[in-house]
Amino acid sequence: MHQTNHRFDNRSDKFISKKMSYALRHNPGKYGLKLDEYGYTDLNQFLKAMNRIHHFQPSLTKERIESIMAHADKERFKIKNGQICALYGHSIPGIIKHPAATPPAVLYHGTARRFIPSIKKLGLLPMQRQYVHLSTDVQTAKQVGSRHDDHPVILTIDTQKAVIDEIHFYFGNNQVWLVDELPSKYIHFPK
Ligand code: HQG
Repeated sequence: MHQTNHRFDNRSDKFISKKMSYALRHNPGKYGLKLDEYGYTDLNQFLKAMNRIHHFQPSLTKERIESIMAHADKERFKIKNGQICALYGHSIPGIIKHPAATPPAVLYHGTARRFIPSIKKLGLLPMQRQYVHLSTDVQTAKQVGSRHDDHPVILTIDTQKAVIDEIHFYFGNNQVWLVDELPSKYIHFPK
């Protein structure tokens, strides 16, 4: 129980970040944590639970998390008033609220070629997560899509038209916007 798992380095930023995402997006119960309606949980309890489950050496601290956040490729977490949350990506049952806001006129979604027929038919659906995730720029969308396909397809979203039709968008971070789902009439498919 007290031995570190040597198959991977549990001190690496990436390892710690993945465990943070798992706890704050997908399975807070495993860590004995509860998220409030906005996805926040007490930072000290979070640190204790993370150290109890993963035996980080040296112990995970607020300073280490701040350093991981400062050096990360994406803004995934937020610390505020002694609490921490994941800014997007949740899959837990109770829906996490995000601030509703006016999105940029155009957003992008990078996806796999094999998903296109289904997206044409059903629109963008949140699948395993609580929301559909959209990107503010093509570069970010490419990166998101390349997790699913070597040659991702970049969809262009007419958010202005969707907003007129009273579809609500939610702010995740400066690169990520969220929406409950998006019918295909708001989506431009390339070619
Ligand atoms: C697809 C990462 C078939 C959708 C990223 C996507 C992001 C459909 C996949 C964040 C569909 C779900 C989220 C339909 C949607 N039929 N497929 N009707 N509707 N899909 O991973 O957007 O690094 O849950 O196109 O950067 O790829 O973890 O969503 O391909 O910001 O911080 O179903 O996660 O951030 O895949 O990624 P995902 P996503 P982190």
